[in-house]
Amino acid sequence: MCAAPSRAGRERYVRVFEACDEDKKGYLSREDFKVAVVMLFGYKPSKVEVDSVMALVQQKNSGVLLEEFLKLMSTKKAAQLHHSEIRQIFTAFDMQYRGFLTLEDFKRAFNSIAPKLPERIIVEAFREVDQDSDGHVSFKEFESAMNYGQNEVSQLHFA
Ligand SMILES: [Ca+2]
Repeated sequence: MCAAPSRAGRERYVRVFEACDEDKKGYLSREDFKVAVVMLFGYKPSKVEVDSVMALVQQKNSGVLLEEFLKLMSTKKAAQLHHSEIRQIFTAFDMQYRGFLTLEDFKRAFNSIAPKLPERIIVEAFREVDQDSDGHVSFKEFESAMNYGQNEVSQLHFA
């Protein structure tokens, strides 16, 4: 996935960067960076997240520079989009809104997408995704299966 921010996205990131860099240092301090994430993503980043960003940038500078900020935020945005796409597929499968998928949900979903697929294949797919074999596919299990599938595809692509 391309992580380059769109023009509108970039302008928004620049505005937030400037708003958070109150005393015009030219970089965001640890506290500034936290405020920026709240403004853009609507949540307070964890200590671990802030620590890892600061550790990454502070080798060179005393804070997050604009170009680094743009890169970090667009990568974050791409990851967030991907997460919500998987959530959408999961919700489409989970027709009874139980928050997990049963083998029956799987069969119904596959029958509408690929009616000729043998049931044996669907059962195998379900077993593979249901990592802890409790008969339910949680969103976490579903998401990790989707990510794994994607990695596989990109490996084939670059082979
Ligand atoms: Ca499970």
